Amino acid sequence: MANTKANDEALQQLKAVVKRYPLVPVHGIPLMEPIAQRWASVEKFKARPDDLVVATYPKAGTTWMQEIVDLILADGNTEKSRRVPMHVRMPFLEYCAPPPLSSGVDKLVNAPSPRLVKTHLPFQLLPKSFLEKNCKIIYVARNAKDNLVSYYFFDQMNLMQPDPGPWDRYVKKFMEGTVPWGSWYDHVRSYWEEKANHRILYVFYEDMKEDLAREIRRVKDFLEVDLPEDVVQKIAHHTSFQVMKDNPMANYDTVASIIFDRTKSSFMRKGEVGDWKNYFTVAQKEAFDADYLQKMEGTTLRFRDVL
Ligand code: PPS
Repeated sequence: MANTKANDEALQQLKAVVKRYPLVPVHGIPLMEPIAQRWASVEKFKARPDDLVVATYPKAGTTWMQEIVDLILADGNTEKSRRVPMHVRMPFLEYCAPPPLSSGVDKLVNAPSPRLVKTHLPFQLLPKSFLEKNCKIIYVARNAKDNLVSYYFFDQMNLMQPDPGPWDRYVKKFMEGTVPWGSWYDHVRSYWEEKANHRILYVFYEDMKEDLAREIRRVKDFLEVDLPEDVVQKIAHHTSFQVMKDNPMANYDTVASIIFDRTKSSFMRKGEVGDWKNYFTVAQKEAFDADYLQKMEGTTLRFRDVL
């Protein structure tokens, strides 16, 4: 009885803070209001040399890479990786919402080393301390159109992000960069250019789909972890779409349904390359491609399956 009352109170507290927060520019990048309000704590975050950062534009394969990294560092011990949800194992640096929800910085500050850090910040907003301490950064990039489709569905189901609105309008917002964390184009380009100057491993979602074991080997080499091939294969199995979809510690099933409305979409939605072909009209594709070529002019960064 007492337990039910406590649960009811917790739910009421949560309900009071769950809303679609507006975007507020932080150094020109639109971020949800609670993040902008506590920006100073992110900006002055003190990194440690053995912090490992997984950086992505939202919906590029963050959780997939987080699970891979966690398993590599646990020598493939799946029991260990199934101990707690991903957002506890690898806190989301800039994430912040009013209590009872907590902030990524609060979770990280007193966490033991080596800390694993998730971020969606574009390179120019990454706390400088990570670069001063020469921390390793793994960046995952996904082709723009699939990334957009995944984001569109996520913004429908995540009731704390701005409403995506109708599909046609959303495509334009993505192109303009008026979605949370800003321009996809600037994001993927910034880490691509900066990998020449910092310890950044750049990984493509499409490459992970093509040959997951190969990409796991790249990650473990970057992390300087020795793993026999059978453990690499075990990690590839454990991080396949279906196994992760069925793993509540990786699939965000632990997030309350008043935040993630699973009647709209599931977090592990499809996990495919080329799903955009099911949503873009011919006219939308043409406009998107023309704009894409302009925005990506002058970079050596190339995505497969995008045009
Ligand atoms: S978030 O909210 O930004 O952290 O989301 P993120 O994890 O970056 O992206 C979610 C999309 O990644 C897909 N995903 C996978 N695809 C293939 N294999 C595996 N194992 C995998 N794990 C996650 C997930 O399904 C989302 O993509 P869509 O296209 O929406 O299905």
